[in-house]
Formats: sequence, structure tokens, C-alpha cells
Amino acid sequence: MTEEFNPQGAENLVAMPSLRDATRTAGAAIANQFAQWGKVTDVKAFGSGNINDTFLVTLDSSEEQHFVLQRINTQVFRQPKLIMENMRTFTEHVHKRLQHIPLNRRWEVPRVLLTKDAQDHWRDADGSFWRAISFIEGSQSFDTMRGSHAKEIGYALGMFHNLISDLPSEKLADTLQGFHITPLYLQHYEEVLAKTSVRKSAEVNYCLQFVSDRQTFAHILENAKAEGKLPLRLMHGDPKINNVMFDTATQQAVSIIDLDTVKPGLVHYDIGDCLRSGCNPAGEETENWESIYFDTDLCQGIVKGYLSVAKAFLTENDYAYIYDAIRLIAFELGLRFFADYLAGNIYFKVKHPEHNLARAIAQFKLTQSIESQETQIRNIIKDMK
Ligand code: GN1
Ligand code: MG
Repeated sequence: MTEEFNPQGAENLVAMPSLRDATRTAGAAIANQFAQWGKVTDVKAFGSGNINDTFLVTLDSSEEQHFVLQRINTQVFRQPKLIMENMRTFTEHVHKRLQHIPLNRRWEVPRVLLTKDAQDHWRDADGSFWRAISFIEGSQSFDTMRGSHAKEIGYALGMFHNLISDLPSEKLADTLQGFHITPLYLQHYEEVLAKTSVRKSAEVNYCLQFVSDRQTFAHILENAKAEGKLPLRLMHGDPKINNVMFDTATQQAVSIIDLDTVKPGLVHYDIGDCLRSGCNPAGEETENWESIYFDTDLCQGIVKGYLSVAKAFLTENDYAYIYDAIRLIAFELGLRFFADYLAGNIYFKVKHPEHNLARAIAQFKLTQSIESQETQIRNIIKDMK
């Protein structure tokens, strides 16, 4: 695993309230750098991201009243300038595509906002990397799933893939090496395990056993990629449900946000991530593990919405690996949380020391539920292709 991918020493912002306040104050000062069309009247923490610090900025403007300000976690994204370059290439391409596809519904792409000096980011005195993007006005996102949103979430991911399906993968840089390469997460986990004296508990033992039982399975998508069964394409990287924006009036999906991990990869990572996130009604953060299950009705809705716009570019092999992708990405996220717990919570922000352990168990319970419904899930995919 590369150093780039294993951010030793990342700050744990949430566990340090004073630093959080300082960050917020800094946020207000930085917002002014990007506020070209009005005066900043409010800056507040926004969303529930696990990596970057995100703020919603309000302006006293009659045009756009909000924008999103973010401090990129450069312990994770070591080359933040690449993210901004990718975002610009992506946005330009999609805007052109949208001019040629007749769409009878609202679909928007967040824009990169420039500083008063026409730069796409701002470095503050501490060297922190800040950037601003437009807010999709009149829209909202949801941390937990609603049945009526299933088709729309699938549509949003399908639309996203559709709009970049003709953008060659080499046009975008790799902003996060090793991201979603499960065998590398496994290797990292084994390295952490080898140098950690693990405090054993029933929860820890459950996780250790769970990972140990799925060593071979961890290679399934990477093997398919190496054998040429699944092509390298562009992906979103993080299409979880709260990255889909819904029009507040129509409740239709209108955008997918969080474009930092748009880069070459497999569309299967996205399909798997969208389904592991969207079909878990209890959500990622619950500690009531017995309540966790994979909801096949939601799965049907999401797959239906996805295929309504994605059928054109999917191959037979693509369909054959969808079930494995769902199972793998749930397992992989559990593995990432568990490894981070063992490493001392250096990658994902946490609210308490056992937080990543609890998140890992939630994903492993979800994986178990996926495994126990393999036939039903495979049938849903088969019946809809
Ligand atoms: C992280 O920061 P956020 O919440 O957008 C993570 C995703 C995980 C997700 C789980 C760059 O995303 O891969 O699926 O947490 N992003 C990165 O909630 O590691
Ligand atoms: Mg993200």
C-alpha cells in the first residue's frame, strides 16, 4: 500500500472541539475569498462527510444565495490540485453532453467557483487547501433511505455514468491511489494487524473472523478487471445516498455531488456502493446491529432506475458481476472502518474511539444479509436486464 493511501497522522478534527471552532472561524474568513457576488452573512458546518470539512455559505445576494466551501483533507487527498483539474474536465464535458441530449427533467452539475484572483482554490496561512463549489439551489439530500427515492437514486447514478460514458478514462487523473482496490485494503489491514496489539472483545473477534473468512472473495472484481472481463471506465467513487440531491418541490433527483473521487475505476464500485448505501434502511451509523438488513425491494427500485438510463453501455459481463459488487463494497467498507479502528482512527473522522468499530460491524452485518439473499438479488438483476 502506498504512503499516499495510508494517511498516518491525519488529524482527528471531531475529537478536538477547539480545533473545530477554529476551523469554522477560518471558514468565514476564507469564504470571503470566493464571495464574488455578495457579502457573506453566514457560514455553517454542512453535511456529514467523513473526510473533508464542509460549510454552507450564505450571501446577501439576489442571484445565488449559497455556495459550498470545503477544506480538503490533504492527508487523504495528497494532490488536491488534481481534484480541481478533474472537476473542471468533468464539468466541461458534461455541460457539452447535456446540450446534445434532450432531457425533459432538471439535471445539474456543481460548478467550481473561483477566487477573486481567478484561482480554483485558496491556501490559507496554515497551508490548508480550500475550494468552493456551487450549491444546487432548491435541493436537499438525505442520510437515510426513503422507499420513494429508490428509483431516483438509481436514475441519478445511471445519469452520471451515462454522461461520462464517452469521456476516455485517461482524461482524468487518479486522485486517490488504491481507492476501492479491495486487495490493497486487505493488505493494509494485515499490515496494521501485524503491528497492533489488539484488545480482544466479542466485537473485535467477530470482525477478525469475518475478514478472515473472506480473503479469497476480496479479489473478485480486481481479478475480473485483470482478466479483461470488466473494463476500466470513469466512476464517481462515492455515490452513497446523501450525495444525491433531490429537488425540494418535485422530490426528483437533480444532481450527484462530491466529485473528489471521480476518476478511472470500475462502474461496479459505484453500483455496489450505491446499493450497499441505498438498501440499508437502518443507515451506516446505527449501533443497533440487529436492525440491519439489505432491503431487496429498495434494491429492485434502485436497479430499475439505474438501468432506465444505463442499459446502453452495460455488457453481459457487467451484469454478471453486479451481485458480487454489492457484496464486495459492503465488505470493503467494513474492512476499511475496522482497519482504521485498529490503526487508531486516523482516516475517518470519529465521534468516539469505538466509532469505526461500530461502523465496521454495521457493514459486516449488511454483508451477511446480502450473502443470505444472493439468489433473490441475482434474480432481480437477471429479470431487469
Ligand atoms: C467517506 O467523506 P465522505 O463521507 O464523503 C469515504 C467513502 C466512504 C464513506 C462512508 C475519500 O466519504 O469512500 O464510502 O466515507 N471517502 C473517502 O460513509 O475515503
Ligand atoms: Mg465522499
